[in-house]
Amino acid sequence: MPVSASPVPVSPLSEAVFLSAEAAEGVAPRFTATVPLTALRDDVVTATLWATARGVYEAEVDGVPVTDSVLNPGWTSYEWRLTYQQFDVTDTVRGGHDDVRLTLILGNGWWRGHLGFGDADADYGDEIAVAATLEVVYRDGSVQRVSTSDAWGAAASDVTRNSLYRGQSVDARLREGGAPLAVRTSEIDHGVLAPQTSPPVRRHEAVPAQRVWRSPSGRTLVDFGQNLVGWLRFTVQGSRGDLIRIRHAEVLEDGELGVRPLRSADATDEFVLSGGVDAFEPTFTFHGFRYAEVEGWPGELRAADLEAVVVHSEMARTGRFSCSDPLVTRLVDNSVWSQRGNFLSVPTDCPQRDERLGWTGDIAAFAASASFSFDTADFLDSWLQDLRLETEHAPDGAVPFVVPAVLKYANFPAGHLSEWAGPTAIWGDAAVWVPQALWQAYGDADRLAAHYPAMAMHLSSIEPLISERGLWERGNQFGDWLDPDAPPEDPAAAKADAAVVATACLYRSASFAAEAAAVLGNDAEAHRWRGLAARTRDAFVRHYVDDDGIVRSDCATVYALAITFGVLEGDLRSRAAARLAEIVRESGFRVTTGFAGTPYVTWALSETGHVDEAYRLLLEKECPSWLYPITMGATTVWERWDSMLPDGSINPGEMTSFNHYALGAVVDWIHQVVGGLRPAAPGYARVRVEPRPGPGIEWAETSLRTRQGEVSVAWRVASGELTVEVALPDDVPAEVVLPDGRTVEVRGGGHVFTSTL
Ligand code: RAM
Repeated sequence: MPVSASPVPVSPLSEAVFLSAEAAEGVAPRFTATVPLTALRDDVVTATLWATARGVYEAEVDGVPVTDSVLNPGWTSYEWRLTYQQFDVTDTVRGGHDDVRLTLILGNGWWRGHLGFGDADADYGDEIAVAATLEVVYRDGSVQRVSTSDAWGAAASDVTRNSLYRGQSVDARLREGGAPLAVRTSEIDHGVLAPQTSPPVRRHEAVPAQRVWRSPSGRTLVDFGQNLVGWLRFTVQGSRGDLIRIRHAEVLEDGELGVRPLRSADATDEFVLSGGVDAFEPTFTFHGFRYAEVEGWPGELRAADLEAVVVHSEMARTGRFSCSDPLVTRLVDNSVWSQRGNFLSVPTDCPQRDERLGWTGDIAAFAASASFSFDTADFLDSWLQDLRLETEHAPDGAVPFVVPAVLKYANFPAGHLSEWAGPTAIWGDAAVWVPQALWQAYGDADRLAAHYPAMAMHLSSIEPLISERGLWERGNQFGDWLDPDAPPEDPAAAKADAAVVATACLYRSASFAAEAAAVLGNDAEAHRWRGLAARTRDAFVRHYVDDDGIVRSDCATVYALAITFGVLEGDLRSRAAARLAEIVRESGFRVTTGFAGTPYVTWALSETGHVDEAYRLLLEKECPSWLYPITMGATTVWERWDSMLPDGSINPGEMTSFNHYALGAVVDWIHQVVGGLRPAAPGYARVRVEPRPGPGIEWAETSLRTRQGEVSVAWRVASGELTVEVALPDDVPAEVVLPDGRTVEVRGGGHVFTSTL
């Protein structure tokens, strides 16, 4: 057992080795060591445990968990950045025994266990491992360090099967002692170790079961009333060896669990009873579910027997919104739930099927919305560190479709996504748009500087693809993904011309990169990107816009992007806006946009004098629309406009999630335009209050805990007059823009305004 008293080493884990066990893939090994303290417990000043894993681990000192965080070390781009955690265990060591007992339990996590979709089996490796160091500092200044080594023992824990997608099996009989396992050690690559900067993944509230009943086929079903991400927790007593099996699903179909959308993710947990009172909580997996099917429960299952534990990365809730239309309020709440479920270590597309990957395009669309509802600064910064690392190491120099880029290990059949490569609009633009959202929300110039290199890499990777005409019309594009008019089996078959979408996105990204370079004092780069932006805009206008202002492919998405990103100006902009408003009216206010256009279509309308159309689009309830899912009982944002069809059946497309935040990106517009609370300078150092009332909403209340303090805006329309109440932190300036044409400058405190409409 290496016990040293040398000065604090450079890496807190430099004396540790990785421990692995010879065990079947599903078994979670438990590693233990018992070490005598070198001085009296009463003399312990501090005791700290550092740990990391290739996999996920749980650590205990004297049988006490060292943390209430779960799924450590989380998911990062492990090849270049494996994070370690630090836990203060002073109280446990002081209050424990003269011999300290260290325990590490190791699960597969994101390292091993068939990540990716289909039969991808995108594993980082076939061996999982864990490492830790306990450091005890005594009153006399001496330091004792205990690290993982070949002196540690291992045995099977009570976890007999564990997979993020497929679920977990726990055999409580093994709590009496599992079979011993042979231990292997290996060196840690200290070059990739880094302290964790993403907030820890934690258990949040417990949601009680609302209803237990029998399905038409006689199965026992439970409804938690909310589509959420986490797992079930319960205590039970039954006959030794009896098995309880729990399956999870987001929706019901024909009165039974609708598991088809989960594809190969079984999301099935199993619990074998010891005969005594057993507490169960499967913490080496997670599920996206509202419903559970319980088989083998001893006796009659009652709602009070089970609770659902909500699990996600820790983030402070900063933004709130409510308004007179309860469906719109619910839409915003649904986006909050989808963010919670999909901000679990990395920002994912969905939390339930065999995917759960850091799809770049999804967060490119949703980052601004997310950074209002919650403080996402550390969470998204950590992910952007990985985006930069992955891009630096990508063979084609392009931002990968998913970060961490685990699909590079996938065994896809020929013709699949694997043959796709190269820079992609929206998805690759995450390198620019996510930092842009963070800059607007938090105004952190150091972070902007850290994110700048990936912006430059993204743009540099596109440059060779720009055609002689100055357009981004070469390479692969997802385009306006999930256009509601695309057939279920072909989500890329959009109305919007993919090159028009890509060229507009290039303009936006080059423009923001220029702004970022200027903020960072890099004039040469600012000049370079400004030039690229200007050339791109000229080419767009010349080749894609005709004399009547009609943009090629003439659908809502191309107008939304060209207007919101600032590609069109003056007369062309007004003509494009009039055409967009016409398309929106002609579509009967149903949504006609996919991933690309949806976040911007209401912006493009409201910023060009078409507020009424924007409101009608927002408030439409027929499918496809934002409110249609809510009329169908949705409690999270759906992947497809019609993930559930009006007859209650599940969309036949093989990609049908009920918890996908991307199409919820309209909430950024709801906060800023309906709510009227916008940043006038990065980080809300200056606030713009500009509520834009429209037909169908009589009042709205919006608040945001900014870096400067709490800002709130409440407005109400009565008798043709608007009343706006504004509250600002001390000394924070705001410009209040009223419908009667006045702009009033205020600073700090509470203010009330009335205006004609
Ligand atoms: C799907 C994902 C994601 C999207 C990609 C292109 O598999 O769920 O939402 O970004 O495809």
